[in-house]
Amino acid sequence: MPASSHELFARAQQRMPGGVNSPVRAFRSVGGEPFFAARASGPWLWDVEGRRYVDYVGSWGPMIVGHAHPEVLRAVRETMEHGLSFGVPNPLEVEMAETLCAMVPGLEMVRMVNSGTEATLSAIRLARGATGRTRIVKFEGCYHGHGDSFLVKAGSGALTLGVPDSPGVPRALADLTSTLPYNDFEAAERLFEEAGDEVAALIVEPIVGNANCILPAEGYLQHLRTLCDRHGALLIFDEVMTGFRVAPGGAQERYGVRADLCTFGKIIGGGMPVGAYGGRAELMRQVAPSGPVYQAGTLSGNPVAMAAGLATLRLIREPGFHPRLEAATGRLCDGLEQAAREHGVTFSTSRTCGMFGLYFRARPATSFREATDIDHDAFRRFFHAMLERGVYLAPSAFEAGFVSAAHGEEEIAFTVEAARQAFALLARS
Ligand code: KE4
Repeated sequence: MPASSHELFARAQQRMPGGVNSPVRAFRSVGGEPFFAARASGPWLWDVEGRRYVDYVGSWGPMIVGHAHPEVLRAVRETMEHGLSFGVPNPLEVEMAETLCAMVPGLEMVRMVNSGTEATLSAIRLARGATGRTRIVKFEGCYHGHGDSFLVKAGSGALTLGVPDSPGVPRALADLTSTLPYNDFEAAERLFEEAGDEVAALIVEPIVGNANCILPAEGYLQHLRTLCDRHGALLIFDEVMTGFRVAPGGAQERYGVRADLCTFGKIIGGGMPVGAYGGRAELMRQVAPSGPVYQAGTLSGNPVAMAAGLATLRLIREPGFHPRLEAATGRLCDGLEQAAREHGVTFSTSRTCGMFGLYFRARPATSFREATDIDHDAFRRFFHAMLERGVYLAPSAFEAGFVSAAHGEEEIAFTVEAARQAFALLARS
């Protein structure tokens, strides 16, 4: 008899912190215990008990073409037959670098790494090395991986001096990170007036996907671009989540704003551990071994991971891929909002291409503060009611949801019907 999720979770908690290898998987935000995945295909995920779910987490973004896509699996199988890792350059790394630079506006050179975290911490090291400055500006609610300079919350003081957001982050380092409210034009203006000449880089999720899903206000990204230009700071778009999802060229293409550096992850690995950072050649040439800014990685550019990522990128470049994905995302969100209205539940959604946010408040959030101003209990009850009806949503009110090319009319209708029943439950209690 295979072990149940409950038995696996009990064993896991003996040997792994919280029983998981990444905190959000532990369901702490929604309560209960996580299920353990047995397999996945297309939009579907099965747990070890054999229950099937329509999956709107998609491994937190990588599975944009659906789970276990035959062309991705074939590319992995063919590549792994020739060896798993060489530690010397391989042709697929070159093809990946050329593909990323062909797809992303303004991307002239790129370095492969093994996670989004590696990409962002390397990008800010490069920004500090290239500018000779030390201050980093980030935004409340934006998550850029677990690098020390990012685990910082808004502190006191005019410079919004950072306060460590985790034990183990040295205060001296946190002090070098300023945290601003997202979508607040004046706050950014004030900080740059006071300390613009200290700022090495401003790093932002162009669409915030780590505090639910918050879209940039009209002109906001351009405003950040203007401030960085005025004060000689670098603009870093963290596109680990938005890259290749919200448009073939990511948010830079969608919003027509050029960043100096961009970070990527998730989709470019197709489910395998891959990250990347890149930008103008004159910046990237400062990275070792062509320049003095050091960064390295044993498995960077791993051929099997490159094969999975390249197969995924080939699929998303098929004509009409993103318009179809955006239309499906809109149909899902419209259906959920209609289901909530039928039962008088206060609910709204934010949506873009392939990404969405669910809000138990009258309107989607435009700021981190608004994203925290929700009916948390309603979200928790909705999450479990949907899970019981075979729909797996992100197990936190502070995460975005993801639609893949594999989510068709059947899966969206199934999801909306489950939501009708879940909203009816919420309305009765
Ligand atoms: P990783 O180190 O987890 O590959 O990437 C970090 C990262 C960087 N930048 C952005 C915009 C990100 O969304 C992420 C990681 N995203 C989370 C989901 N909110 C990953 C899920 C998890 O932490 O398990």
